[in-house]
Amino acid sequence: MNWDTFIAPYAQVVDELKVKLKGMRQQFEYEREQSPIEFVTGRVKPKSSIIEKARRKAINPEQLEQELQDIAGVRVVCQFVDDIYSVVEMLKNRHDFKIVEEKDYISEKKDSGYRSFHVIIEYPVETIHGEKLALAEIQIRTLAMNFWATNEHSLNYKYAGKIPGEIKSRLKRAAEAAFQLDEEMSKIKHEIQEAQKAFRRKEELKKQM
Ligand code: 0O2
Repeated sequence: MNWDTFIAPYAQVVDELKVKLKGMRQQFEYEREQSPIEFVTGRVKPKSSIIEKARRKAINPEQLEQELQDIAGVRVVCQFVDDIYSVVEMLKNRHDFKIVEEKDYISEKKDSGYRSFHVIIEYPVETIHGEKLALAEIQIRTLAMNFWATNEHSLNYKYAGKIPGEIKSRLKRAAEAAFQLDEEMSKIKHEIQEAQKAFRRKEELKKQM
């Protein structure tokens, strides 16, 4: 099959999910409510990464779409850890897709130190040939978790997955430091949100003048 034809529905899924999740953030703003969503990004997995992952996991080409659940990937970044669980609850209450799996790498971090909450969804996407149920992965994490994961991802790329031991240990310590930062910020969440609310009110007043 032509690669562009294969990838097209997944590109559509990423675009639609980005609009919908960004829309959730906007709704909070319209209602002058603190949004649990800081920002949303998304991507279709590049062809080379799909081929590499399929090879690494020895995935049968016929099973590719079932086994590779993150061809379409969307990331929701939050300020605070408990915002992550609010977002998960909101996703569960939606009727436009079905959650098929949840992976809580926050209560059970990965060996690398990676923390994030992953939700695998089955998303009905309309194509010119009718409806297709496509799998997609939504990664939900804090700004601190995102900072760590982005840096670790770059190092993994640099060292082709074989990060030297000393750097690995530093990364594990950095992951703990990031988590401590999240915990400390959670303790003063209320104070921070009050300050942000006041700041927004001031900005709005300025606009009206
Ligand atoms: P990319 O470039 O982000 O697309 P696995 O067997 O762990 O490779 P699996 O079974 O598909 O993957 O599921 P998992 O672990 O729930 O989710 C995989 C995705 O989560 C990864 O995609 C990363 O985006 C992210 N992730 C998981 N573990 C780590 C980690 O230790 N460090 C970082 N930085 N990200 C991680 P890809 O395909 O690996 O990469």
